[in-house]
Amino acid sequence: MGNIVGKSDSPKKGWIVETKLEAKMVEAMKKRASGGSAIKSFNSIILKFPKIDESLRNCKVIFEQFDEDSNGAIDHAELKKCFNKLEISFTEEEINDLFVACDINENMGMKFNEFIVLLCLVYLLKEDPIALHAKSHMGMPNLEATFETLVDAFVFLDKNKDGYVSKSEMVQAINETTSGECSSGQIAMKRFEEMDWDKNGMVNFKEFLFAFTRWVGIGDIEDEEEGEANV
Ligand SMILES: [Ca+2]
Ligand SMILES: [Ca+2]
Ligand SMILES: [Ca+2]
Repeated sequence: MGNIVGKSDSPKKGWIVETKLEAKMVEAMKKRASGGSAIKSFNSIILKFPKIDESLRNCKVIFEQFDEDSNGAIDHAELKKCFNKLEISFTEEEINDLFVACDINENMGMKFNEFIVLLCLVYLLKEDPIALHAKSHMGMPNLEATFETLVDAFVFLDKNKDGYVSKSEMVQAINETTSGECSSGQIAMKRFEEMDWDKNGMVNFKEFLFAFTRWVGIGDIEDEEEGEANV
């Protein structure tokens, strides 16, 4: 009676998945935040951009390896194989949820930037006390070091450790290093608006990651390559 949670593919489906995954993400992030952040200033995050950029671009090899039909996207079956190979023991449902959450173009499969975001979320969610003792969780130590930097950057920005970065936290983070410059508040606002994809006034880790791939120019190289191929 009154149970409307059925099998129908209502438009809300994506939203429900999103919420469930978001809850897990926030929980994992809070746990991680209790360990503190090695990052002390927003500038030090910016200084890490080139290294992060390089490391993420190297991830293209992994992407191409799992894109078996080389159509420029990783579909659901390819992703499952990828998880098997990387020995990521996620349930079918968890893989589905991640796929839906990161496939921002909807049903087109994982593009390179979406794949990076997905892997980084896996990195965050997979962290458990037992795995911590292992040298590498996913068999990609360099990439995992980069993911750790990204998690660390988010923890630094999330001052009250609630798993979200608010506008005032962003302003605070930028003001800490660039005090005295009247433009710093505007920079903070601009950065924040770039990150807050759904414009709900809060930035979650997924939004942060997508913004990051754009900042280091990962989203752009896709477009350029496609453009050139069409000439
Ligand atoms: Ca493919
Ligand atoms: Ca916060
Ligand atoms: Ca948001």
